Amino acid sequence: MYPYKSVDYFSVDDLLTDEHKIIRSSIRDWVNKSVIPIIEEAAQKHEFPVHLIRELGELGVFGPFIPVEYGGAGMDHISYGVIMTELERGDSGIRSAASVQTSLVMFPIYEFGSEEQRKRFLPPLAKGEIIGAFGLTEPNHGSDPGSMETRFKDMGDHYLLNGSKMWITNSTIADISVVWAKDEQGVVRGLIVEKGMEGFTVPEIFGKWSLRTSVTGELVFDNVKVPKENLLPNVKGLKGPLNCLNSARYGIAWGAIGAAMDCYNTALNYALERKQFHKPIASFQLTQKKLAEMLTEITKAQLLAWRMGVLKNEGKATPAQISMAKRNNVKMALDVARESRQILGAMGITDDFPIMRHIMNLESVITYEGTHDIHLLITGKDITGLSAFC
Ligand code: TGC
Ligand code: FAD
Repeated sequence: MYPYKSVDYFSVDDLLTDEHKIIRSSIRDWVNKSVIPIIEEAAQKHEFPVHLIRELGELGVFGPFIPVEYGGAGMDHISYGVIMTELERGDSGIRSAASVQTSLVMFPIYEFGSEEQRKRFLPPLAKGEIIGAFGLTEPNHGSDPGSMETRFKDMGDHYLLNGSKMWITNSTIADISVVWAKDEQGVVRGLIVEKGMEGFTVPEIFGKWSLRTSVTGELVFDNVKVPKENLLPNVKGLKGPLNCLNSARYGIAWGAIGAAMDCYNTALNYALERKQFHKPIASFQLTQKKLAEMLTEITKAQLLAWRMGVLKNEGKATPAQISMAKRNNVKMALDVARESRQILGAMGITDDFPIMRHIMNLESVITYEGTHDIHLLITGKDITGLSAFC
């Protein structure tokens, strides 16, 4: 393991404010101290280091762009992006925990919730006192959430919820889950389902080779009575969950750069140190081609993320722009990770180095929050005005 040095070939740092740099430095120090020493073992054991949740809360990582009056940090969207980059340098599972809590749980409660829901749930979520999950995907409906089967009925003094969600991050440890379900008219609505409600179970999914430091499971609803005050009142339709995904995908586009930089940094150091044929392998043209191309792609991804951040701060980033950035930057990170692994030869498959863990994690990241191909089709639809989804 080498000391971490981030990449800044085109002086992207000059585009950041002092505040962005201070935030970055504090998260980087925390990742060095609290994540790096434990993460390989946690991944080998398939364990989520749940104790980190409170520390993340103290750091202000949950809901950085949520206003201070609701427990957030009131920061801009570039700050959120910078935080995601640093966390994913540590591990995609840790970044996932922050993505879900911030973009998929706090964001919908802030954006679509009642004032009572905001006051009740946002401050403890921000502090990491409670953990959230987001239920959109179902066993039979992943890329096509509009066909969801989970339903609720109005029973007068409560709603009755039936159905199931699958592949849900934090499912077994969540105190509350923001669940998207159809009402009797077939309209998608958001409900806050609380741990311990009768008929609500959360089986864990075991045997993942990817994102092993994150808990994934199901949410199963068998006649669950949900109080009426737990319905998110201010959104109807699929645009509710898709708006949350815009925020999470934005963060992932920044986060993936962190994983890529960690792999590039490792490969560069190793190539300078490792000798074959009496010379450092960094002196061979084929190694230099790999390193040069990695650096070029990381730099392009940084500029894309920064520009998307400026547009997001101005309220102008479109969902299609965010899709393009998520798709490009995650694929870039996976390619960089695979090329880095080649440079390390056999050593690249061990947990002495972070590369194999990043590769395996990124196989989930390229699938969740919309697959690589779905994001391409979103761009295709934006260019042509024609949907190729069905
Ligand atoms: P379509 O007919 O295109 O749209 C339905 C309504 O939604 C609106 N809309 C959006 N609104 C906001 N943001 C977006 N990105 C939006 N995209 C569409 C649209 O305007 C329309 O509104 P209205 O008012 O006219 O009704 O919908 P479709 O059924 O054709 O599907 C479109 C598609 C395929 C792009 C979409 O469903 C999609 O993105 N599929 C991918 C599913 C996905 O990303 N799932 C992620 C689950 S959560 C997760 O993975 C968490 S990982 C957590 C971790 O980090 O650990
Ligand atoms: P499918 O939709 O079955 O797709 C399978 C393949 O078909 C893909 O290659 C896809 O690109 C392709 N495909 C589908 N439709 C088309 C089309 N129209 N044209 C061309 N190709 C197509 N979901 C949540 O709701 N909450 C979570 O917290 C969450 N966390 C996750 C954590 C992990 C570790 C993982 C792996 C997933 C998580 N997900 C979560 C689910 C994730 O969002 C879905 O896996 C993803 O949206 C894809 O759905 P699917 O797996 O059902 O694949």
